[in-house]
Amino acid sequence: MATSSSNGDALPVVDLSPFLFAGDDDGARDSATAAVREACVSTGFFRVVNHGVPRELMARALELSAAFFALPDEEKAKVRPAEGSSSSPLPAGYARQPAHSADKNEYLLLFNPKLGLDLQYPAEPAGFRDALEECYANLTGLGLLIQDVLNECMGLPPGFLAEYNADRNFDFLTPLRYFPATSAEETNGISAHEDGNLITFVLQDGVGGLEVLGGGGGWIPADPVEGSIIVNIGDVVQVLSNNKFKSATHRVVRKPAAHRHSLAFFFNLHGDKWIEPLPEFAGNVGEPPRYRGFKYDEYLQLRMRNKTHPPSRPEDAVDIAHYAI
Ligand SMILES: O=C(O)CCC(=O)C(=O)O
Repeated sequence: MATSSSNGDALPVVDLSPFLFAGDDDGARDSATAAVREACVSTGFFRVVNHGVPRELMARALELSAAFFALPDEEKAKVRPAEGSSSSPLPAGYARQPAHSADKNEYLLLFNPKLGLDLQYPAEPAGFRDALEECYANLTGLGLLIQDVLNECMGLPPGFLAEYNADRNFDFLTPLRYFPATSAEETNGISAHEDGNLITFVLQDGVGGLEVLGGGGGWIPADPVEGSIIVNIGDVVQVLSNNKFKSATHRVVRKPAAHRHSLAFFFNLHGDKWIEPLPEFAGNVGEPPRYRGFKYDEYLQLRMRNKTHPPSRPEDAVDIAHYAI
């Protein structure tokens, strides 16, 4: 059955099996779609189960990612982004947040190896690149599925989002490692933010610390539940829907005595796309547009600068309010 339920879980849980397995009835699909809609208009955050991504792959990718981050710094530095021009849309490779950043993590930013960009992939640990390629294939499939569900939730003509966002060259994957908290006050792993893209998937180890801002202003934990995937809606959907669907505000709080590992997949829009509120959510329904139009790559580059040149005060980071009317 497709349901949204609490199950003792603070996040809505959406069972995707009716979309993936033949023989399920339309009612189950409709209730899963309604659950996604409800999550998108309230927090922009939910958990999916029976999503088709093999558990074994999720566990293997996280383990290999942990093995990569445990390598000596000079090994990790071999895959720092190349200086100067590159064929990749963003500086791809290994990075560690500078000491003055409020965020305390290190990460890899990786584009699909199948794109043939001149990017370096970690040579170690053995099997890491294969696991990442498999994650790419599986999470792209999941992105296409959730995009179709969103299309339905937004009441758009069938296939509208699939056509608008048909190019997969800007999707990226980031394995992350958060350092253990150093004191009860020093716990920020990644500051409260929204993602710039359409849909993000997060796979995480058992440490915990990811939280989403609830409607009432409190932080809701997105605790690790084995085999599940966290989904959050990003700014592109918020702009297209003229604020009807929420780009999820989330953060990571570091735990003492343990590194946390996660893997975030950013299902993204091509940088050449123009983005503005759709008429279905603005002119056609007599609502003023809440954003001016912009070319997506401009926003992507501003967001990347938040990471490469982080402001000391997290509130100074550029976000979608930059385009708000
Ligand atoms: O590590 C996580 O759980 C979330 C990562 C995240 O929010 C991000 O990379 O934007």
